[in-house]
Amino acid sequence: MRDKHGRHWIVIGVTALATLLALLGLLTMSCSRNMQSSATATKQLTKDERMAWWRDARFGMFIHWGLYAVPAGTYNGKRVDGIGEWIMNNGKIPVKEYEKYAEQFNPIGFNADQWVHMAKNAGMKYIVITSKHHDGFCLWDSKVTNYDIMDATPFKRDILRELSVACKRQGVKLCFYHSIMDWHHPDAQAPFYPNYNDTSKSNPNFDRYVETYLNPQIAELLTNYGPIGVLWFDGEWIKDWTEPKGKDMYAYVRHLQPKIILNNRVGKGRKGMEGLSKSDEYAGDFGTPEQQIPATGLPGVDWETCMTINDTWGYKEYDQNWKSTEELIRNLADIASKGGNFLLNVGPTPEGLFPTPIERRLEEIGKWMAVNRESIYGTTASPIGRPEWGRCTAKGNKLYLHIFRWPADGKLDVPLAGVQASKAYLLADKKHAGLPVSSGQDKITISVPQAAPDSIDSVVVLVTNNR
Ligand code: H79
Repeated sequence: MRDKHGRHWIVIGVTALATLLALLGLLTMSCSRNMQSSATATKQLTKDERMAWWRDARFGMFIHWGLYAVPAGTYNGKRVDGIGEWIMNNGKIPVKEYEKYAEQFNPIGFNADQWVHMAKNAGMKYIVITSKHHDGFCLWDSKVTNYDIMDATPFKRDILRELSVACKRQGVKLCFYHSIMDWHHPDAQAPFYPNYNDTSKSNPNFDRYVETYLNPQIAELLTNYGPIGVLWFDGEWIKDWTEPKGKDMYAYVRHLQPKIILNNRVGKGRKGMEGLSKSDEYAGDFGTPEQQIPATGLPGVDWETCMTINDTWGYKEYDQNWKSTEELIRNLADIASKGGNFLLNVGPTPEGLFPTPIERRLEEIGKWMAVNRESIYGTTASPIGRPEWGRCTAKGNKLYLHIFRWPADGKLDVPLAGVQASKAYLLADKKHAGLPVSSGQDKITISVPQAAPDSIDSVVVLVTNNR
């Protein structure tokens, strides 16, 4: 009996020990799995990882839309000089008067899917829309104000929500432009009337505006609309905004969405309209040249040129000074050849439509991109500067020669020394039939057909062996 009992206890003991060990094993495994997954979740992305999609994209759509689309450049029967979205300041419109435009803002033609489709079809990979411009009106349902699309207009549809759904569906990155300046808010620049943009003035309550209004709005924008690609600040030149405030904002935004990208207007580092940052000491991930393209690329510097398609950002019904499709496509190639991004602006009408000249240009750019997108996406700056016939972009062992002026004698000289060409072909040629190539001392000469495949920008791909 004792023997029997003894064995019995031994069996129970061994079984219990085995079970305990197995349980311990399971526990350790699941613990380490948990640790791994939480480590992945909290792993900080490097700047290169965070910037990767943006550097690859090269082309985005800027959308300026708000109450200023209603007056569309005219106040009290008089045309107001300057950019359309500045009409409240330039026309010296009092806050209470300007607010009335909200009652007329009813863009029943707005269709988020159509807007996103037009951007995508033009080859644009991201959309940056004005959540709030300097005038203070908000395009989403903000909880800290009634001065927004839901509470102040007859439209009562959250424009940012509809765009976020359409962007997700169509694989376009949604980004927000947000003005730090606010001409409507009593704790910001509203009391500066009649010159809301007076940079010598300060509002003693500005910190209250930041804490109870600006910051909570940023939290709404970065919590309720899914992942946001870029937060594009503006209006940072006001006296009350400081670099420490910019650094705090940068940290706050990255805390809310660790993968997000911010422009250099979050702080005080921007050099005027030229837009690049004064130094790395300032907050922000990329420089913002406005209405201009830097003369040359800048190694290791991320930048994005934003530009209007006519002479205004916000809709002005009489501004018909449209840039040609030729200028727009060549700007895109020029910017890519210097390692930058192109953020091309559209100003929709108060009905929610893109003016027809914009639609036409976007379609034409889209046709060019359908053939030539490989020469834009994921490319880096030209290794041969600005050749006299056009521009050059690079990717791996390929050079994309953007030919604006097609050679009359059929000989395209590429200023490349010590590089062996393995092949050259027209990007528009689906068969990639080789073009004759000869190597000289300090150049490669490609024989091209008589006629240019594209009168605006024909791309020849030069594949090299040793680049
Ligand atoms: O949203 C569009 C314009 O409404 C906005 N930026 C684009 C993207 C814009 N705001 N102001 N301006 C354009 C022009 C203002 C320039 C100035 Fe200044 C502000 C001149 C002096 C203060 C910026 C800061 C340039 C120099 C210092």
